[in-house]
Amino acid sequence: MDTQDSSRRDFLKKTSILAAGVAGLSILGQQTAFAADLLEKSIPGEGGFTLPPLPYAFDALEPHIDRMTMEIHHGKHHQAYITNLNKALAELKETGTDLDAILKKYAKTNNAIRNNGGGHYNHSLFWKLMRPAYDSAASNKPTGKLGDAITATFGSFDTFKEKFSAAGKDRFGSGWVWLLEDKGKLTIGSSANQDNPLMEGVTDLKGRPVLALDVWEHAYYLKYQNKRPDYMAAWWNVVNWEYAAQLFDGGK
Ligand code: MN3
Repeated sequence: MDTQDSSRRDFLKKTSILAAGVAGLSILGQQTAFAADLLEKSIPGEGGFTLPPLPYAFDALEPHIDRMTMEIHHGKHHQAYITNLNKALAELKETGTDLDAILKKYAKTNNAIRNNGGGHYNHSLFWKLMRPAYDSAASNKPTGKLGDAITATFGSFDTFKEKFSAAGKDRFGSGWVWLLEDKGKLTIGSSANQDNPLMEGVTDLKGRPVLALDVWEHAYYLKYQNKRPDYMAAWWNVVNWEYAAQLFDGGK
């Protein structure tokens, strides 16, 4: 058995208890729906959209991403985007429940929805694109069709990581870094604030998200302070490539 198999088995063993009842843990192959359906579109309850639970414990990404950062990021920042999104939708008397459609319809003309709807969408995606690190960081890389596409596009996985990290380093101020798929073609891009590729006419990004990395200071400041590159380097350990592969496969 190779290293990857054995660390994957360890990972499954460690997380099997956690995973019970967690529908979003894609590594167990529970979800095969089209990519858009993998996001809460996003389970609006009585009072509007609600905070999706993290698909792992707050300390599950330690030591790469610390517990307190996760608690504040999920419980305070993400919740605030949802609260303010619901407020903006109520003011518009908008009762639609499809977040993709809401972003398409309002992002260009309504800043509250652009910022808070984007914040809700981006963070819902971000939580699922992470999971506890394997024992060996070296084994955490994409395989299958996504792995092949990354190698074909960027030359190697390491070159891809360098380019993705450079895009994060070059993003001035707050924003996100993206790996996007468009008709089988992969591109790296970044956006300011909570803008994302679903917002028509707002960014020049093209394609569907395969990876999303939050480079706002609130995502890393408690542990990494001003060292965004250190946070990005650590993030590769907790990327959920199985979920990224589902997002990549979703459009085929
Ligand atoms: Mn954030």
